[in-house]
Parts: sequence; C-alpha cells; structure tokens
Amino acid sequence: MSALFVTGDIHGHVVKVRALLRDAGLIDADATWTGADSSLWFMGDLVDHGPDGIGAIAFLMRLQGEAAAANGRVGVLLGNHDVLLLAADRFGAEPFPGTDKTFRDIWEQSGGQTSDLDRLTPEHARWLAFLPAMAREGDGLLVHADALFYSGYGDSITDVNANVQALLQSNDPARWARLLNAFGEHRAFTGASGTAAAETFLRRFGGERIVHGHTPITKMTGQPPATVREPLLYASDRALNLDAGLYLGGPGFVYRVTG
Ligand SMILES: [Mn+2]
Repeated sequence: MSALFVTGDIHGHVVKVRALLRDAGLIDADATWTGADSSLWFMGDLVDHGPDGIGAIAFLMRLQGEAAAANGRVGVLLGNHDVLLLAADRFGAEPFPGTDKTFRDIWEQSGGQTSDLDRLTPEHARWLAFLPAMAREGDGLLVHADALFYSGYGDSITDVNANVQALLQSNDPARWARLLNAFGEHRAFTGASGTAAAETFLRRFGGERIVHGHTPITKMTGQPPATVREPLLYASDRALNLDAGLYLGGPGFVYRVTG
C-alpha cells in the first residue's frame, strides 16, 4: 500500500510548508515531488493571513502535476478563505448581502492580502473553483471545516462537490454569501454532542473518521501555537484536526496516516 500523508491549512506560509514536505521526504531541495506514488492531501485555506497565498497556490498546482506524473497524488480541499479570495476577485466592490460592507471589505477583514488579489490569475482562479469541498481517502472523510453545513449542499460527496462547484461558477452574490456565512461554522464535533454529530455526519457521507482543518488546534486545546506538532484526535477518535495554526506561529506538521 502506498503512503498517505495529510497536512493542514497553509494560509500563505509556503516557506514553512516546503520545509515540512522536505523533512517528510515528499519534495527535494528544489521543491520537486519526490513522493513517488504517495498521496498527500492539503485541507484548504491556502490564502489569507500569511505572506504568500499565490505562492502556495502556484506551488500546489505544480506539485499536483509532478505527483500525478509519478503515479502519486496531491489532493487539495476547498477552504473558506479560498472562496473569500475568489469572491473578492469576482464581486469586489459589490455589497455583501445582509451587511453594509463589500465583498472586498469582508475578505480584507478576514486576513485578505492585497498582494494575493493583485497576483491572482484566471488560471489560479479556475483551479481554486474546481477544488473538491469533500473527499474520501481510505477510512478518512476529508473536509476543510469541522462543520455540518456541507449537508445543506447534498447527500453524498459527489453531490456536495458538484453543487459547490456549480455555485462557484455562478454570478449570484447571494449564493456566494450564503456559502461564506455557512463556512463560518466551527467545532461541530466538540462538546457533549460532538461524537454523535460526527457519527451522524460519517453515516451520511461515509468513512470512519472526519479529517479536517479550519479550527486551529491551539484554539481547541489552549496550548501555545509553537507547541502544536501533531494532529488532535477527538470525538471518541471520530475526528482528526490537522490545523497547526501556521499563521499563528505554529511550526506545522505533515502527518503520515498509512503506508
Ligand atoms: Mn477555514
């Protein structure tokens, strides 16, 4: 069985991510794929908060091609910040429904970096808009957010991905705003009902464990970001949080699941 690696939210910290992937043996000193037939998944939120979101996008686009050519795979999920950047690009100065702000205001308040929006090309935007919202890898159900809102977009991974992709092809700001508001949900699998919520979600979409980013581990455990060096398994082992909080100063990690 080939190896499966997963890692969390990049938020423009491409230098840190390259170092982590080098340490894991997945790329070389030139950042070229050396993972052979391994699979590597990123949990989304490539942009905002950090210094080089476009560098992160360009790096993953290239790595995806190199991995595929080696019979490996680089998978990338769609995160809410990736949608925010696309929305700022598409709707800019249009009002964000239900607020007195523009789409660009909302993106800036969420850590949007002008240097990313300035450098976003149509190729980057198209690639982002076709990232899957959910995926299945072995026993893992991979989603960006620890959130139940995905259920509002379909009953299966295929349906949710198709519906979200159709939404991102639309020019309807209300639909985009609803998705962004829904994506604000966090921590659906914590607390007294967290395990039950996780099991219901897994019954609906399949898999034995939800693998996600979106909520920095430091915000769930209270530990300092610099000490987060491994995923957080919780909800009676039904959920695995990979968000190392890179933009909060965390060193990050790449977690080897199998192989
Ligand atoms: Mn997020």
